[in-house]
Amino acid sequence: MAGKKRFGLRLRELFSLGGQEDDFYEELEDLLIEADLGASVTMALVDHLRESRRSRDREGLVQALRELLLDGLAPAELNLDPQRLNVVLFLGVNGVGKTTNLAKCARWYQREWPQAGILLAAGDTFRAAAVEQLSLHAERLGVRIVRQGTGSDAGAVVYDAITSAQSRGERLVLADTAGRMHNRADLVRELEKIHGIIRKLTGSEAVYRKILVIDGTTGQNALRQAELFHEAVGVDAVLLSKYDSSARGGVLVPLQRSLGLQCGWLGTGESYEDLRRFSPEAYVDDLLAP
Ligand SMILES: Nc1nc2c(ncn2[C@@H]2O[C@H](COP(=O)(O)OP(=O)(O)O)[C@@H](O)[C@H]2O)c(=O)[nH]1
Ligand SMILES: [Mg+2]
Repeated sequence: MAGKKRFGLRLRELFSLGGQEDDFYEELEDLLIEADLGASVTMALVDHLRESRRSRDREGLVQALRELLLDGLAPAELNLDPQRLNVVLFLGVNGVGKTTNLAKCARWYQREWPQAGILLAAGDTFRAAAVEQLSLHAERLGVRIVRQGTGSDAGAVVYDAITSAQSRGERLVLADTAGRMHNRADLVRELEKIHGIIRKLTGSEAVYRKILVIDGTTGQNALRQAELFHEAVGVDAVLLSKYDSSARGGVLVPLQRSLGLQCGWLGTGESYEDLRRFSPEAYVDDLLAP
């Protein structure tokens, strides 16, 4: 959506126009939908603003919208425990940035937990070169990786990784997955299988979390993706990738309102340092900025 006028600017233009009330709310609805806020969130926001508009000026309306958008947003917490084994599974459709951001998380925890022992599990066995891509990250980062060849059983890779980390006393397993299978049913079946293996192996001894990676440039389709993964295995936190190249969409708002999913991090580039903790205030301010 590059080249398009920013949402915040169009919003202020709309707020400063005179015109008919009904036209105003219709255009506001269009604007909110285009900003990926989703139909139900848009309706709720417009209803709220409709009730409160009379007494407000332009910046007052932006401020009211800011408060409405912020309502309920909070940074996701994984509550990992450095005293125990933690298994973090990365989910998301093909190309969203799972592998890249998994590697950034490995770097993050190398710094946070220097003594932990971090292990990568090459659970994307579907796509050719996916194992190689993760192996390259492991080498660069200086962390261990458990891998098998393309086409092997992803569940077996994850099984090996967890049992290996348990026997070595490593505290963090970051497991990659394939975002694409021959069809949707295959993908869900594979994820359920991996999920079952992890649950069986970790029990109450370990912390098990699932991060859904959403591509910031995706727009409305992100909600459907999140529904798929959340229904299949449950999602604990969202990582919004490619925030650096996105049109600053509002997709995190419907993810929270409709599915109860909170974002924990923003991916802001392709290098290891390009991972930021999610701040609702900064995110909403950025969305509304003129
Ligand atoms: N600009 C930008 N590119 C990213 C980001 N995260 C991932 N990418 C790129 O997106 C592409 C797909 O990433 P990859 O991790 O292979 O996706 P996967 O298929 O989900 O594992 C690669 O070219 C990455 O470098 C990000 O936060 N910002
Ligand atoms: Mg990948």
